[in-house]
Amino acid sequence: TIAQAQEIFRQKLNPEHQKRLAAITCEEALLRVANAIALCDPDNVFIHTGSDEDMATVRKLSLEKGEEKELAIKGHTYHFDLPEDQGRIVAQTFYIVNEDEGLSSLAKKEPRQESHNYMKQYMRGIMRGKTMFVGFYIRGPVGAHSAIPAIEMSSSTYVMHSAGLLYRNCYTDFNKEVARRGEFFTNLHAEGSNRSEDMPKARIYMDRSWQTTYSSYCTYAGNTLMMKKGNHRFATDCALYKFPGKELSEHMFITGINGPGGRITFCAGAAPSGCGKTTTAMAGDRFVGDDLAQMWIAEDGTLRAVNPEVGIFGILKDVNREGDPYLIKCLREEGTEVIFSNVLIDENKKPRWEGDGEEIPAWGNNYQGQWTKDMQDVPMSHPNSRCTLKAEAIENHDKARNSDPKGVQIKVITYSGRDSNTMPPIWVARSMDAGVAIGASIVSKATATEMGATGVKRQPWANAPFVAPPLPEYLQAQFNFYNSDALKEKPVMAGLNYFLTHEARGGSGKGLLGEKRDVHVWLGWLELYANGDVQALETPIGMIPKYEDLKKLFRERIDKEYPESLYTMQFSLYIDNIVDRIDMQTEAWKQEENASERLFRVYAEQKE
Ligand code: SAT
Ligand code: MN
Repeated sequence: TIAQAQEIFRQKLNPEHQKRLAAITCEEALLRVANAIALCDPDNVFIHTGSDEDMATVRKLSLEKGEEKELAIKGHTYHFDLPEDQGRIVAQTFYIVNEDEGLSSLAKKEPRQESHNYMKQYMRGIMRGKTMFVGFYIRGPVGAHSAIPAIEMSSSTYVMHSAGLLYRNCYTDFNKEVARRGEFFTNLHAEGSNRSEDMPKARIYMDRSWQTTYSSYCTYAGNTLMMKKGNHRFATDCALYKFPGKELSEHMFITGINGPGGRITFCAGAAPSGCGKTTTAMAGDRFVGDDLAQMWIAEDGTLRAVNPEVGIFGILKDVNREGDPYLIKCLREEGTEVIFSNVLIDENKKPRWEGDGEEIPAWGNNYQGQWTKDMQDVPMSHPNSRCTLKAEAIENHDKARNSDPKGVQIKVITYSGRDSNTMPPIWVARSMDAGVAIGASIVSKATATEMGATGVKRQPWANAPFVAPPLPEYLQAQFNFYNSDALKEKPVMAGLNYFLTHEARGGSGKGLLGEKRDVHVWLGWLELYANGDVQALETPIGMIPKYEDLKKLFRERIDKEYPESLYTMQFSLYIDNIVDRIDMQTEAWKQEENASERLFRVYAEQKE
């Protein structure tokens, strides 16, 4: 009861923090905080107001506790996660389910009772001797149609510091925003009381009924800072069940592309983690977000989107001056607060990662201990090493638009994966159904963002790991959304592929066909196409760009020659590969119960 909750607060919070918590009037929120305190039994509770002072305190405590350490550049710190916690731990991430709950074939589940037993055994008293931090955030600008408030409770200062960089604080607006939206998400995280050998394995639970996540014995932000992907999973549920056909919660960047005459066209694009999403986002002229998009159909018939985040939890591998000029500036110069994780720290206290474009250091320390240059088979940093910083630090970030509750109008949707041999760099769907099919057909090589993942996997909409309902339901929701009569301005829907290789296309070079910065051209072309300024060639898989237009754009946008022979290699359609791919997708979707006939119709047409 609320009286019991108040008693718990009196015991655990000092008067100043009791006063802070008194500003929260939402009873349900107070009950959840009290429950978390009762379960974890921290010595103290720190109510985070989001003030600059609180932000600085958390950062300072993190350095004192040693969860983070200072680097040579002022404002830069680093953090190491445990070796087994360097990416999302899919094998130990469960939905807590009730008996009759239908779930995606990709989701792992555990019955409610078993999950509760685990929590009683391992999370009870897990914060003894520690402080629990409680922060109030919102996934989107305050007042935005799709913005959902959330509470993060954690004993980790690294996690709270990251939350402060990644999310909009909502302490002062929390009551109002919960009332507006009618719901909020809760996240409870405990990093464990020690890091000894016998420490239990990390566990991550999602309770859809209570929209609450629990994570323990881990710190990797994707596992713990559950507003990242845990809350994205809940947001996907909300979009599907509360606003069917009107909302989608996507694993997409949002970026604006300059067109002629001052025109700006916004694009949202999906890609599995580790496939160039952040690079593409920042290659736009007005970068809004790099990971997630809450989309809805507005009253005026436009497709709108907001970014639930205000920060970046970006992959460092291959980030260098060439491909990511804005990001590297923040990472190599003073002036931006950055947390580096799972990088190598060299003798000058400089963070280093694979593909940073600098000379390989002789030695350094990483999450596994000391590393030296002659350990040839061991990468110096983890392939999923990350940087956490505010998006506003990036030179082309459009802060005004990322703060606008009306969001931006999306005119272009892209889908991409890691496909070495089949699809061309860019192709546009001829219909909304074909666009949905592009999303449903993303494939990707496994990346380091998922612990233990290998091989080529299907990655529908790059969102399947975060979709709780059975995938056919999600597929249907996609068809409903894009075909909706309410959606008057239909977006251009396209596929993008940066990972074609010379080898697969009979080229004489090695590695990838094209360079990272070519993305400026693909985006530039989509901008023109979406506004009717260029025509395209019709093919069985959709529309592809004409050579002349690309040639011009290569010159204009990145000052590069674009030989016709390269165009031919990139855009020739390898029919056998495409037919194999269609067969593979058709087969895979047929395994799902109730998969939509609409999808099979698109595949059949293309195959014809
Ligand atoms: O590991 S997370 O999925 O949370 C981060 C990311 O890949 O976007
Ligand atoms: Mn992501």
